[in-house]
Amino acid sequence: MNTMNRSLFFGIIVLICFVNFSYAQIKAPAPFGPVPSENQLRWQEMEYYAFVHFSLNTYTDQSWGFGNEDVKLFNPEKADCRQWARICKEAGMKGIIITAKHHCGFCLWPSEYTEYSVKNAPWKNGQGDMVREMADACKEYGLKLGIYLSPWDRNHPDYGKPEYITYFRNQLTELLTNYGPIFEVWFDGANGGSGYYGGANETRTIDRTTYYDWSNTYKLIRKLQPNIVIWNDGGDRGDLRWVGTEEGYVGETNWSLLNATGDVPWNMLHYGVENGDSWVPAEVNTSIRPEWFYHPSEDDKVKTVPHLMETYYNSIGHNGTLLLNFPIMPNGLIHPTDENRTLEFGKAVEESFAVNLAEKSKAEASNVRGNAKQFGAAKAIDDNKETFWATDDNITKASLTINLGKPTMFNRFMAQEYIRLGQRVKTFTVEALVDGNWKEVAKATTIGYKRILRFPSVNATKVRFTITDSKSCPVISNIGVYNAPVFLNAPSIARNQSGDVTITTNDIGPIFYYTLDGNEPTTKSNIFTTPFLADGKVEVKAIAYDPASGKRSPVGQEKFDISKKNWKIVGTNNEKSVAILDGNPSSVWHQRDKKMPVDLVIDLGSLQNLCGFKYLPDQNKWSSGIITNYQFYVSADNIKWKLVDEGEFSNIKNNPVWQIKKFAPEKVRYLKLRALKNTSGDDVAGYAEVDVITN
Ligand code: FUL
Repeated sequence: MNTMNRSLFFGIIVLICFVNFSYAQIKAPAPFGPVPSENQLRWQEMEYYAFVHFSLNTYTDQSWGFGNEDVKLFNPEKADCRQWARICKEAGMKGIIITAKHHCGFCLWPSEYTEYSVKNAPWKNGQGDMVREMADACKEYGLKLGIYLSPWDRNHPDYGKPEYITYFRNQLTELLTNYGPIFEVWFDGANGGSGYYGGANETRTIDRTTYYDWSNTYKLIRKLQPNIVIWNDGGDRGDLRWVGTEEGYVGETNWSLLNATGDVPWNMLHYGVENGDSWVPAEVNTSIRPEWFYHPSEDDKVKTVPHLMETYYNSIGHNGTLLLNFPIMPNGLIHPTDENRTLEFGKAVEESFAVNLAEKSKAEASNVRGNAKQFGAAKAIDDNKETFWATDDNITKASLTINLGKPTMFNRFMAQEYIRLGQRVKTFTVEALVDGNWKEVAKATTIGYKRILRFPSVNATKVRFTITDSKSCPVISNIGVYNAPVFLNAPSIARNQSGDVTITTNDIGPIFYYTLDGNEPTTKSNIFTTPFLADGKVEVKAIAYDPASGKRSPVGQEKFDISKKNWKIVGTNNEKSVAILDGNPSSVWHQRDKKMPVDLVIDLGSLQNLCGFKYLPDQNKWSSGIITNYQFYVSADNIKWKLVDEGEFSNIKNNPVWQIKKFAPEKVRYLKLRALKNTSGDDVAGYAEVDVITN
């Protein structure tokens, strides 16, 4: 080699070393803190999937069966899991979790280990298997299958004894072996209490931290279904967490982290734990109706599209997944109203996020990891979840500016972290460049897998996303900017004790139109300006209308029963007691000075044909006085009382909705709601509202 060739040779070697060296320097950031497992990642990316609640409760109008309900009731003559799967698929959902066994113990599959199942029901002459039909339908529609198996079993004679755990595991084994891949298993937290228990009819308490021996059950589950995620609110930490409410929202701050041990109070469920040592992301479970099982009285209470959109933003938009429930009707189908709402909701989501305005623009970042293209700002707007914008390791504040090229209207901002490397961002802001000036349009805390922010529409040429604090250098896989259609909320309708009806909304400035004759309101109906008198039995329907956009809301509706004008609460001078009758769910009266059982006596002022009553508990689930067990008496003279109904308000703590109870008609003037027990185990009885049903 001559001198020149030699220097060229060494030059090339040096260059190769340099390139390699600098390339080697620009590695992706190291994972920070706990990271998701492959199963958790796959699950998180599903985002939206369904629950179906179907059991003997469907036939008894109950929320929780006692365990003694007759299996002969189960005869869904039109049962069609393909209908459920079709709706879920068309709505954009990715899977379905079926209540294979709810607390009553009735099994939707012909379990070998109990007689309390479809095999003794008239449906298909005992030859049916609803879990099989669900699995087949999911397969046909390309959906994943999940299983809800209630640990609490109010039918089984051994519940509370060690033998039951064997039974429970046998059932789990059947379900996790015979129906193909299962993406999620769901263990409800309701545990122990009164039940039929094979005829014992007693109360059985268990220690939820030890009774189920979850760690061994988990081993079995993971052996049978290695790709599964476990949801458990009953003891040991599973792969996913409940969010502490069934109303359909998780905290705005939502860390996908918890600690592996220790108590998990409400705030941890709801917000996660910033420095938690385990990855336990949030699943938001809620029903499309107030209750989980089908009740005909809720046919006009199906959530509206704006309500469901709100749920979407508060779940998927808050770094959670959305598990939306369909109560199956006694005939075995999803109600047409629920179907329509779900499909409209699916369309609304699609329309809202159809065009990502960031995608065709240019992005620039204040810092790019090692100045390397592979971690550049463009990677956050390339619609590829595997690439990301990352900064240098020492950076915890950084911004990324998107140039939209021309004034562009938008009202939504979406960000996603590359969670394989952990959840990092603590706070961020979004600014818009309007007429040459930066204007902050939104600010928020955590991001996680996905965060969506809403703000009034702006017409801007640039968007600046600034991470103002992060646990470690930010790693952002996707950013979206959208101009979503705005929906008007269905108005709320309330009536006070004097019979004055008020119509309200959270939206600013719409006109309300209403009807009192059951017809759908139009812009030709009565206009609501001030509260109006509509006493006695009446159905009020109302819409909100925005004259500027010509948009109208879905119909809000309320059915009111007899007038409460002359009602009196007997035996108290407490002024606060009127809260029970004021039509306002947020005002509450507590009786604190008595020992259980605590009576509430109401004088209706005149004889009425009563066939049911309604009780709305305190809407604050941590408040004392939420009644769980009751008796209901009626009287014509406040002397001779007749017991007409007794039982439990089953799921009242987690789902504090109106409790509606019916009984054979009685002509009476006085009613007595006797509280036998409450959720806090003390002597307080609290009431937000009490109402009657007359015929
Ligand atoms: C609750 C249960 O008690 C309800 O009945 C329902 O199944 C819901 C999904 O979970 O805790």
